[in-house]
Amino acid sequence: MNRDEQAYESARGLYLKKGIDPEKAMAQLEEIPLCLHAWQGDDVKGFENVGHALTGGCQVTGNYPGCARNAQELRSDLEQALRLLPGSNFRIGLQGHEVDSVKSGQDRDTFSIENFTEWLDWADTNHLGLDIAPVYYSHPKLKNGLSLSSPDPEIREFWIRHTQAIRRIGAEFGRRLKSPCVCNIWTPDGYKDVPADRLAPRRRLKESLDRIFAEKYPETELLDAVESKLFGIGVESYTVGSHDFYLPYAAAHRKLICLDTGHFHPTESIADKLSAILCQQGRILLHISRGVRWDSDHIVILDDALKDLAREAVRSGCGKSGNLFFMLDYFDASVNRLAAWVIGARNWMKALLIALLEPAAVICDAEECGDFTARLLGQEAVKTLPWGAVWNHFCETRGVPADDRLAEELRNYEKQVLSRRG
Ligand code: RNT
Ligand code: ZN
Repeated sequence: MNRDEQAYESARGLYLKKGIDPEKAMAQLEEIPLCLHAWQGDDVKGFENVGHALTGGCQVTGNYPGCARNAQELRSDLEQALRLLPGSNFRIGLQGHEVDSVKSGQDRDTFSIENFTEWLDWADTNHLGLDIAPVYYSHPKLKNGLSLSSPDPEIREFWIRHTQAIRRIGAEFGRRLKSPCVCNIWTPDGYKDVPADRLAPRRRLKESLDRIFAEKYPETELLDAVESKLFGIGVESYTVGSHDFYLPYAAAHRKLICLDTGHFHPTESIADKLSAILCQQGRILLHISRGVRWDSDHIVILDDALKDLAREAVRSGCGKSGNLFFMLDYFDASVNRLAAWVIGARNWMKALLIALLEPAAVICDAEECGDFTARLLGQEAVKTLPWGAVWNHFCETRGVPADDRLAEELRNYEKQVLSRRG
């Protein structure tokens, strides 16, 4: 037995004594779907090749070499990232401008499945699900910072047509891959400075959404989600699609509410929101991200917020019931972009594993009996359990490098592929 195996055997013994079977935890972890966000690989630029600057209050900073210049490069990068992830239940999330190609003069309101056939064939071959999102930013028709909520009917119509097109494409993904496509609507609509009228844009956004959702698709093909935000860069004073706007909208129209973990006040607990929403609305889409000061999209690290979120997700039975949809959402161009995917995805999986390995029943029992001393003792005791040995074993047995071999794998791909891109 090598040292890693010894460590695992000793950890396993310890967990078994506490009534937790690590083999079962690993089997469960493997089944929980995770959607990798394609846009980390192209700095949210998309492939329309019309040179629109990134707008809409998202910022990608850094100039690390190797940004994917077309959909083919992006797919090759994603394949390599997936090789470094243990588990078997992955999906890919696309922004609606990450097209295979566009016809000359074609704009977003006429996109169709033909712009995505290579993605679809690739996902099919690689047994991946596909999700998608309309793209209202980085486009001249985001007029005065507004899209679906614009006072200009032509602008609104354009974006309604775009959203309808992307939903049609998503439904086609879902049909062909036999796995419902999550189509998430996030619009950057808002104002930098104090609005004179907060109501009118929200009324118009609601009307646009009603029009969009009048086209019905079966949930076996398409699952709609709506994503709120507190503020963006250059959109500090007012966001039309705030949390208070979207939560009741989602409830009334049976849509998924998308909670982006970077889109709330820094001290707000997203973990606490899961049970509050799940017990009434049943389903949530999570955009797993990390807010740092004014940025909402830093690479996910294994911090307390992430562990709290994973614990709540596991306690609500994620994986089995399809009540929670997990998607990563961040972008960093200052480090190797594959590393960004792999680090964030593995951290989320680690957070889930830690939660799956917790003797939750004992701690919950203590709480139910009103024994808060035992609850606190239990909660603190789990922090030193040897989950790291289980994680290494998980990687090893799934044919994926453990953490200490990641750098080497990433460097090889960087040398052979990324550094050769102009
Ligand atoms: C923006 C939202 C949204 C984006 C993508 C790129 O703050 O989080 O989900 O990250 O549209
Ligand atoms: Zn998001």
